[in-house]
Amino acid sequence: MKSNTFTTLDGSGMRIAIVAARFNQELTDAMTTDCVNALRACNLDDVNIVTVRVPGSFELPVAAAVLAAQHEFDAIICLGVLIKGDTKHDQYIADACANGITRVSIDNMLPVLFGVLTTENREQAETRALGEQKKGWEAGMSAVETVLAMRNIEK
Ligand code: RBF
Repeated sequence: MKSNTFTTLDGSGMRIAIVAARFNQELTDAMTTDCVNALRACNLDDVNIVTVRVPGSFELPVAAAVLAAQHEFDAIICLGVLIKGDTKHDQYIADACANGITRVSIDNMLPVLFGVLTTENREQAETRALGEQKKGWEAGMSAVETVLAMRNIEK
């Protein structure tokens, strides 16, 4: 029986791009480092891990679209931290970001990971980016798992 549950995540030979927002940089830097380390733990070579920075989460989809158009990557990981403020800006950016990332992913039939935190406050963001949750690491692992799952369902 064909199964898509992997006991180990072997990303040998994969090439993966990370696009990370600079906004809330202390947190996105940590997520980027954790993400790179997760990919290394899955046997990716450093030469096959490409990191691109953009100003904020709103710019993640367009950067992912440009990278997808290069047809060089098995997956693209988008990382950002959106923290709620006094206005609705976070909702507009989060909606545009999630919809844009989904579009790039489906249009290119390529895993484009949503490693974007959308939190009520800085404390929640710190717990997820820096604390035990380590969402950057999780995004890296999820990227490799999704690439393997896609290969598994290909004819
Ligand atoms: N980008 C983020 O990644 N996280 C944020 O929390 C965030 N907050 C913003 C708040 C306001 C009021 C504005 C105008 C922008 C914010 N951005 C944030 C930046 C946004 O993603 C984008 O880089 C800029 O709007 C330029 O297109």
